[in-house]
Amino acid sequence: MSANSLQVAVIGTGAIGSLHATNLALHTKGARVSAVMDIDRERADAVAQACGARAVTDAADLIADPAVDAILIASPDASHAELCLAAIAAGKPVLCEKPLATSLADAERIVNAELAAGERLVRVGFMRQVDPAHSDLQALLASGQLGAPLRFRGTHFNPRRGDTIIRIEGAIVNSLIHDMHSLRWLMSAEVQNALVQWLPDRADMPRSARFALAHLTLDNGGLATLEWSGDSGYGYEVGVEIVGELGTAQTHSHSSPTIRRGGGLSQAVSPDWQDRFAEAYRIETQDWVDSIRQGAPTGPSAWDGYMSLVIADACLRSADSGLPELTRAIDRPAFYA
Ligand code: ISE
Repeated sequence: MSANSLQVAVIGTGAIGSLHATNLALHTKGARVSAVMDIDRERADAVAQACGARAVTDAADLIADPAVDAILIASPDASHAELCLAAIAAGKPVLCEKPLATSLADAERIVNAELAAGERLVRVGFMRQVDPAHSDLQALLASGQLGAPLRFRGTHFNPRRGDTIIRIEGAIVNSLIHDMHSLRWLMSAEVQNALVQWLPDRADMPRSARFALAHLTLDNGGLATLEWSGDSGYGYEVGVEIVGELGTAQTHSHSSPTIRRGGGLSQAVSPDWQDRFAEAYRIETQDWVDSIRQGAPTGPSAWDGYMSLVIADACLRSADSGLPELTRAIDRPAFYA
C-alpha cells in the first residue's frame, strides 16, 4: 500500500458509484480515488475528472493493477459476485455494494474464497449500520434498557422511480436486503422462516411489486415484519421499531425540524436515499479506509452479505410458493465468529 494514502479504484459510476467516488475524493481522509471504471466511457470520464482520477473501461485490469490498493464495487448488482471474487483473488480489500451477490450460491462462493484467502477482505455496503439513527438504536439495545428484543418492524418506503416497474425479485434482492441485514444486526438473531405477500404494481404483471410485506420468525423466538413500498407517494423513509421485554424504541426520524405553524404540524421527508443516508455513506467510506489502513476491513462482512441472501432466498421461494419457507444456510465458519 502506498505510504500516504490508500489508492482506491471505484467500479461503476452510476448513482451510488459517483456518490462513493465523490465522498472518497472530497470527504475521506487517508484515501485517493486513483481510477474509476465504467463501461460507459463518458460517464467514467465525467466522474474521473471530478475526482482527479483516471477513467478506464476494463475492471479486470484495474483490479490487477499494482498501483490500486483497494476496490469499491458499485456496478450493477449482477456483476458484484465476479468482481468481488476477482478482488479477493488479487488479495485486495473490497467494499462491495449490497447485495453481495444476486444468488445464494454466488454469495457462498465469496465466503469460501475469503476463507481460502485466510484474511478478512470484504466489507458489504450495508451503510445503515453506521447511520446515526440506527446506531443509536443499536447502542440502546446493547445497553440492556429495552431488555431482550422480541419484535422487529422495519419500514422501507421508496418514491416511485419514473416509469420503472420493480419486480418482487428486485424488491427483495436489491432493496429489502438492507432491512434483512438490519434485523439480523439489531435483533442478534437469524431468520428461520419467511412468508412474503405483495400487491402488484400493475394488474397485468403479477410479479410487479408496489407494496410488499415479509413476515419472519427468528431463531431467538422473536418475530419480524418488513414493510416495503416502491411508490410511497410522499418521499423516502426508512424506520425501525423494536419491541423489547422492557420497552419499545424507534429510530429517530429525519434531521429536519418538526414545525408547528398555521394550525398544523409538519416535518420534511427526504426525497431519496442519497439524501436520507448522505451522512451514513460518508461515515462508511471513512470507516472502511481507516480499518484497511489499520490492518483489515471491519463492518458488515461477507458472512453478513451471505446471511442476508439466505433470508432473501427464503423470501423468493415464498414469493413462488405463496407459503412460509424455511431458510437454508451453511454452518457459520469459525472464521466469522
Ligand atoms: C437502493 O439501491 C439502495 O440501496 C437504497 O438504500 C434503497 O433504499 C433502495 O430501495 C435501493 O434501490
